Amino acid sequence: MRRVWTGGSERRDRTGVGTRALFGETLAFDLSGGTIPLLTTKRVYWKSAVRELLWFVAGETRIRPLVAQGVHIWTDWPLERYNRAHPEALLSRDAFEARILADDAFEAAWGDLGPVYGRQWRRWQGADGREHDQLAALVRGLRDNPAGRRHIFTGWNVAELEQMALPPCHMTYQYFVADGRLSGILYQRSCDLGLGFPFNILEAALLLHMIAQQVGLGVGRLTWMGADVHLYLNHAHLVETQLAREPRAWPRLTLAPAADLFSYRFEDFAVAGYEPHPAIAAPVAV
Ligand code: DHF
Ligand code: TMP
Repeated sequence: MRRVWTGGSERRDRTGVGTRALFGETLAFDLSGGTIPLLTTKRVYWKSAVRELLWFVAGETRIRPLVAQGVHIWTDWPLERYNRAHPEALLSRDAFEARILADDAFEAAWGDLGPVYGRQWRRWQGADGREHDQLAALVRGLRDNPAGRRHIFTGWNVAELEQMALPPCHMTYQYFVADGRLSGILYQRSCDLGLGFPFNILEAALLLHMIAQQVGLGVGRLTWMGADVHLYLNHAHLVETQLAREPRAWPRLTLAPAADLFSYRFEDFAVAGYEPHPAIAAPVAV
């Protein structure tokens, strides 16, 4: 954050808010022993991150199941679409979420983000109409051929980008087996360091722990590669507060075993030793 804030190039971005950005940054974490990169310089709602990750893994793209669990992080994009179509009857976020939960026809019309992460991870549609379950194939591949160099899944389905509420940000994941441990790389094309990143890095780590458990391996390193890594100009308070705080020890994850990658439940994730500095509210650029 300090490097981006002090050395980033100032650029006008799609949202109109403006950012400071660096291009091509890497972070690496040793996750052996259950460590997870859950930021301590502000409280991160890790329970929402677990719920978002399970929602991806379930192949979901509708916001209703998130909203029903009190997770609001995806509401702003369909809300923006609705309000642009209905300038005569603008809805607040609360009113929009209430209708998504209560009104099936409304939910069907406005509650889907399009073929985003969950759809591509679990049901990527090929040219012949056949659906590809990238996560199931990944687990099979890691079991059958650990030395493979093709342990990849990606959300970047070029043919469907235009139907997505947002093209995938955390877009490509790759895995590597050595010395009884599973390591992973996440390639993130666009990264909001203030809001999205704490969720993205945590979820990549949780997923690595889940996959390792499924294929009977320990967990090794998680490498994060960010392309356009930015801080929004209206996040000055968040940045300066986090930079002034002393980071604390990483917390640890205990993950209860599940029958397969698709059977994990929220209750299977336990986080110990998380003693963060207080949360910092910041506006999200839509
Ligand atoms: N757009 C932008 N501009 N930045 C993002 O990080 C982003 N992330 C998306 C969709 N579009 C985005 C999906 N993920 C928040 C966190 C992750 C997320 C979207 C939003 C967020 O607002 N976090 C707040 C509130 C958390 C909560 O309500 O539980 C935070 O303080 O972490
Ligand atoms: P873009 O599509 O113009 O790059 O805008 C997407 C914005 O959302 C950008 O600020 C990156 C941010 N983002 C994340 O950092 N992580 C995420 O998981 C998502 C969905 C978005």
